[in-house]
Formats: sequence, structure tokens, C-alpha cells
Amino acid sequence: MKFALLPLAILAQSALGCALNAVAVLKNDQGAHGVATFSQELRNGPTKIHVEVWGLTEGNHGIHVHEYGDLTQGCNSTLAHYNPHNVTHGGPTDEIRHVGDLGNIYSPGPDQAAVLDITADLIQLHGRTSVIGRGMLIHSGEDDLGKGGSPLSSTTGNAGGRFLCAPIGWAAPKTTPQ
Ligand SMILES: *[C@@H]1O[C@H](CO)[C@@H](O)[C@H](O)[C@H]1NC(C)=O
Ligand SMILES: *[C@@H]1O[C@H](CO)[C@@H](O)[C@H](O)[C@H]1NC(C)=O
Ligand SMILES: [Cu+2]
Ligand SMILES: [Zn+2]
Repeated sequence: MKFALLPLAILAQSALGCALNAVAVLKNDQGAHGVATFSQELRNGPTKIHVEVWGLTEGNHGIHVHEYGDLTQGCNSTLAHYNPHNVTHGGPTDEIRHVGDLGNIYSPGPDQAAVLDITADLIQLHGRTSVIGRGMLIHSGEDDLGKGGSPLSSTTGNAGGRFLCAPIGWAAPKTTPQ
């Protein structure tokens, strides 16, 4: 009788929102700052990402998960876009893209919040390709989504300098509905 209740308990738990959560707190020497939050309900399911950043110049800025959360050389030591399947760079909805390719975040100007809400089906908090411990990165320029025709298009989207970065760490479960 006791064991029969177990699946019910698991169901009840997921109904209460047993998502895995992660966060990256972004900050740089030029006064730009923001937060990226990640939430994944189901293993192999999509991850909801919410980013809010201040201090970006007006326009689009490339945003990616990079391979490492290592900031010993600033954003440089996060190395390349997280790419466990060794494919070419793309946009966030392209079939061929890096796991870390999230496209661009649009800023209305440095004194206003730049906001991005994206549901990313390759970004995992569970399992072997989890982004936990990797690097969240926002660039000075726009990601051409692999279509810019420059030599860098197929690797970085030619998104310019590395402006803001932070490691992605575990965050506590949320107790309120999302
Ligand atoms: C990061 O790389 C850029 C471009 O190569 C370089 O200008 C900059 O000095 C590097 N920053 C650090 C902290 O190593
Ligand atoms: C990744 O792909 C490139 C180009 O297709 C290839 O040269 C390289 O050997 C591959 N790397 C790994 C680790 O498979
Ligand atoms: Cu990047
Ligand atoms: Zn990429």
C-alpha cells in the first residue's frame, strides 16, 4: 500500500513545480549589470530563460552560453560557444546551431532594461550537456546568426567584444508559480 502511493507523490511534486533552476549574475567594470535566470521542468524538455540587463548600447547584442564558467582572464577564459555536438554557429531557432546559441538581446538604450525571454530546447540543466557551471555571455555587437558572410559568422556570429559575462550556478527552487 505504501509503495502504491509513490507515483502519486512524484506527480504531486511535479505539479507543485519541481523545476531545476539556475542563475547568472552579470556585472562589468563599465557599470553594466543584470541577471539571467534559467528554469527547466523536465529532463530533455525546454528551458525557460529570462534575461534583464542594464548598460547595453542601443541595438542588438549577441548572447550565448560559452563552454566554461572560468573568468580568470575575464570573459576570454569562457572560451568558445558551448558546442558539445561540434556543429556550426547559428540562430536560436536554426536546426544547425551551437547548444549555446541564444541569438540576440535587444537594448532600447543603456539606461533602460534590455529584456529577453526565450524558451530554449537545447539548453539543459539536467544531464550530460547541462549548462550549469558554464558561462553566460553578452557581446558588444550583434550576432549575425551565422548569415553575415564574414569568416567569423560560422563560429561566433561575428558579435564583437565580450562585454558581460558570469558563470551559471544552481539557484534554489521557486516556491511561487512561474
Ligand atoms: C581578452 O581578449 C581581447 C581580444 O583578444 C584582448 O584585447 C583582452 O585584453 C583580453 N582580456 C583579458 C582580460 O585577457
Ligand atoms: C569538429 O568538427 C571539425 C570540422 O568539421 C573537425 O575538424 C574536428 O575534428 C571536429 N572535432 C571533434 C572533437 O570531433
Ligand atoms: Cu558569445
Ligand atoms: Zn554559436
